[in-house]
Amino acid sequence: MSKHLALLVAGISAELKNMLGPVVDLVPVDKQADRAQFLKTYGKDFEFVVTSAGKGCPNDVIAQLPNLKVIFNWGVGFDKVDVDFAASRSVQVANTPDVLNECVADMAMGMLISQFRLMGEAERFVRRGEWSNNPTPPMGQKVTGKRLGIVGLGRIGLETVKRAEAFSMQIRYHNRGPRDDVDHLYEASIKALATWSDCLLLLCPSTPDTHHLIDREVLTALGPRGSLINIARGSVVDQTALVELLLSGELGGAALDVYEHEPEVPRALMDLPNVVLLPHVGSATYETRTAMAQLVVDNVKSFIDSGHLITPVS
Ligand code: 8YV
Repeated sequence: MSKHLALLVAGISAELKNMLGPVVDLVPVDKQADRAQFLKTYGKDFEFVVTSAGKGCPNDVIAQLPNLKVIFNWGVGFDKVDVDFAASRSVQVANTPDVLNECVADMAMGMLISQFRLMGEAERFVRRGEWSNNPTPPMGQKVTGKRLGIVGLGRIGLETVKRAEAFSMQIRYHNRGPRDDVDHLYEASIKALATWSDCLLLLCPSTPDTHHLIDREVLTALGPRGSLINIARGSVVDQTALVELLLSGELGGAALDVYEHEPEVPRALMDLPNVVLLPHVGSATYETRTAMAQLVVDNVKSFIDSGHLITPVS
C-alpha cells in the first residue's frame, strides 16, 4: 500500500526525516524546479504538510493543497501558520508541546545567569588574553534573591519558576489573565511588572496581541539596572527601541535567543558586554530534538490510524 504523501516546506533535522521515512513519503517543495507548476499539478495528492516552527506554512501553499488534512509543526510555537485560515479549509495543525519545557526553562535560567554575571564578557576577557595584565575581570550582578517578572506563565514558565525558586528569586507574572493554580502575584500591567522586576523574562507566544508587547515604555520601566531575557519570539519586543535603550544605557542588559528578522542580529548589539546573543537554541539539545521529532511521528501515526491528533494546537 502506497504511503501518505507529505509536503516538506521547511528544513527539519535529518533525524526527523529518517523517523518519518517509514510512515510517509516526504516531498521537499524547495527541491522542485518549478514550485508553482509542481503545486498546481501535484497539490491535490498531499494530505499532509511537515514544517518547522521557524518556517510554518504560508496560506498560498495551503490554498494549493485541496486535500490537505494536517500540518505537522516541528516545534511548540505555531505563529508561522494561520490556524484560522487552515481551519476554514478543515485543515488541522499539530505541534510539539511539553517535550521541550525543561530544556527551554534550563536555557532561560542559563541566559539569566549569563547576563547577570556577564559570563559571556568574562569568557571573552580570558580569550582576549586580558587577564594576564588586568587583575579585575568584569563584575556582574547577584542572581539569588532577585525579582523575576515573567511575561507568559504557561508550561515553560512553570518549569522556569521551579528553577528560579531554587535561586530564591521573587516571582511575579503577567498573562492574559491571572492563573488560579499558582500563588505568585499576577500583574495586570506589564509596565508595572517591568518597574518591579530586576529581570523580565519573555515566554509568551507570538500573536497579533503580543506584537511589540515589550515596547519602549516597558523597556524604560525595566531601567538601567534591569535585564530583558527573550526566549519567546523576536516579534514580542520592539527591537529598534531595545537596541537604542541598550546603547544609551537606559536598559541595563539583555539576553536574546530570538530576533525580529532571524537569522539577522542587530550589528549594534554585537560588541555590547552586557548582552548575550544566542541563535534560537532554546530547545536545541539532542534529547529534546529527538523527543520533538518523536512527537511529530506519533501525531502522524495517530492521525493515519485513528484520524485523531495527539497534540492538536490549542
Ligand atoms: C524550534 C521553537 O522548533 O519550538 C519552538 O517553537 O522555536 C524551536 O524549538 C526549533 O528551533 C526548530 O525549528
